[in-house]
Amino acid sequence: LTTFKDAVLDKYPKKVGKKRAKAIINNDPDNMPVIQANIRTIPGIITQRGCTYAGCKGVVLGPTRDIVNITHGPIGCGFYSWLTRRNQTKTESDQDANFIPYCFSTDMQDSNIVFGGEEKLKQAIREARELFNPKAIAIFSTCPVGLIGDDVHRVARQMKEEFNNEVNIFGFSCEGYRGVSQSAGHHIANNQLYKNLIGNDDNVTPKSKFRVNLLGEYNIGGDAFEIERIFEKCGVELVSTFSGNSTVSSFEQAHTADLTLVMCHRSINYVAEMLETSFGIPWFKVSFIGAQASAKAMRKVAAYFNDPELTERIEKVIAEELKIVEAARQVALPKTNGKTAMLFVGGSRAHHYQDLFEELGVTTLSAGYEFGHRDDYEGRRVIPTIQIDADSRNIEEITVTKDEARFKERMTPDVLKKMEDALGKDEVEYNDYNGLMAQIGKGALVIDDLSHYEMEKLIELYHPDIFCAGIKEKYAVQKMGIPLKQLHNYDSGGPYAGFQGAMNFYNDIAMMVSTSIFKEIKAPWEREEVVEASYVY
Ligand code: CFM
Ligand code: HCA
Repeated sequence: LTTFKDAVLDKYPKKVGKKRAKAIINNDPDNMPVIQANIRTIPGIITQRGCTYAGCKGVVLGPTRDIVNITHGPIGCGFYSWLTRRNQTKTESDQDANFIPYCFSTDMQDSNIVFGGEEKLKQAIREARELFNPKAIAIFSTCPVGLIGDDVHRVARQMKEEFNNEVNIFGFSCEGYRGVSQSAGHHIANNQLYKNLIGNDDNVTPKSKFRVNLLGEYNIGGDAFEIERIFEKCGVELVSTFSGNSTVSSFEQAHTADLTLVMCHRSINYVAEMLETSFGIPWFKVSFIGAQASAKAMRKVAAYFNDPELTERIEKVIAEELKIVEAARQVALPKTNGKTAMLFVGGSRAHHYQDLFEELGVTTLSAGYEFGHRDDYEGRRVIPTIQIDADSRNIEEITVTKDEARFKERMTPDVLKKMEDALGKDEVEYNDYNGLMAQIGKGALVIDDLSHYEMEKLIELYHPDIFCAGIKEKYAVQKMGIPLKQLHNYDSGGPYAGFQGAMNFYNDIAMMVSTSIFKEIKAPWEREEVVEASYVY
């Protein structure tokens, strides 16, 4: 740690170095240090982060197929968030709406910035209705919208009226600059989902006695399809997934489920809390990344419903699946065991992928999130101690109250006790999340909002066998001779979730840590002499 800190902090201006020092932690799971997180990136530093608009439009609403998602802004914002995230969807029939292949944008021009863009937005909404007749239309604000003061919420109300309330239309104040990262966009998205969609439809026909919501699973590379397969095999109904492979109707019925499972805590814990406050649906943290983690998640479902037949069926599925997975793991293990990794991804995957790497015998030397909060690192117990700053205050807080007519008390002390007896007290994670630092090894470097410079220094000093990050990091790292696995879009691979996904991951990582190709490749300036040149003013 000292070497790394010395190597990087000295190179920053003094004030910057002092600030960055608080985000670089020598991990100790038993005596957890405080980490600085969810604060502004210092201008001039190359960050991995994205914007609030990306977190709202691209991440949370992006995977829903039957909402027309209109980006109110310059075309680049709409284009960048158009399918780059690899969220997939499957309609139930050819008649069902699927707008995911379309990129809807008002394509704002200079004149709209000068004279206002609300009329153009209204025109876009009219056009969308005429062409697609969707159940719902969502409007996403980009930076210029906030700067010039277009009111997307007023436009939404006016257009709803114009269409006699036949289309659900709502807007998001998710201007890119509104928060310090994508994370603000998640919160804004969650609030609007709650206000405009959740609870709208009570007319459900249950397909099973065991009905659950899965929150924070976005069907990247088909992950949700694999999870759906497991649930179906176990006879458990997925009422809604937020928001992988989702529909308007699934959001509207989410309040009728009896249990909420939370995968990506960072992006959607707000909805989990709101569902519990309003409707009495308890939530538990789970992960379907990793074969053992998937088994553990399904065992939580079994322990919660506490039904002998369901438990038996889940155990049977786990045994059947793990048998095949274990065979695949044994094939990969000789190649992966003893290798080292670094992971710097988003707000949950740097943690979730620890399980898969453990299954492969790979040690994590260093890990961190781009935009996680302290609770994602240190666990939810630190939430009361997190200071609310001006940037957090900038995001709307909505007040959620008990829905007297539809609230159902489900989480009694008796249910919790039985779960603790079945799983062990620490394993239940009811309303709880233990965070990355509880799992990652002692002495591992935990770094929040890693800068490009720090990334290069990490690699130079510690030479990991594999580095996990995103597209902006990929080629820089590979040029340094280290293979990079994208854990956002899986480099066109995946799924990595569930049992099938674990096998895909074992196979891909075994291949990547066995190749020497990246060390063989030399940049032109390493191969031949460089012609010296000097600036002429
Ligand atoms: Fe949650 Fe995500 Fe992630 Fe995230 Fe993301 Fe993503 Fe991610 Mo990219 S919602 S925090 S804002 S798991 S898009 S599907 S891969 S950074 S770690
Ligand atoms: C986003 C989306 C992203 C980007 C991934 C990357 C994703 O943050 O807007 O940097 O490679 O998963 O697609 O996180």
